[in-house]
Amino acid sequence: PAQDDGGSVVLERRPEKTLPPQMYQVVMLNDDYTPMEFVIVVLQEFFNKDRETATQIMLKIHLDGKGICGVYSRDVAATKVDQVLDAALRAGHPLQCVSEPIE
Ligand code: NFA
Repeated sequence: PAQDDGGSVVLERRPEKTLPPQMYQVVMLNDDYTPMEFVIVVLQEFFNKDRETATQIMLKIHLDGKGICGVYSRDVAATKVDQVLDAALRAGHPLQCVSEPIE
């Protein structure tokens, strides 16, 4: 078996070559028809918000015209958008949301 020479070992960090992934915000848009309750449920179901936070985000969208539901990697953000649009279509509501790169 190899004998430990007792020497200290220094691990140097290689120069960073990979950048963190671009992140995307999912933005939900206000409309005149989607019920507030539906938006609150969507924010809870797909964006993991508690009811109080979901209500605050819904009201911000209602008052400002749009609001950020969350920030995710590109694929996750795209999936969230698909889930929202699918749920809205199925329920017969015109709710819209988009994903956009931040910075
Ligand atoms: N503006 C909608 C209403 O008054 C509520 C709503 C909020 C819709 C957020 C879409 C997004 N019923």
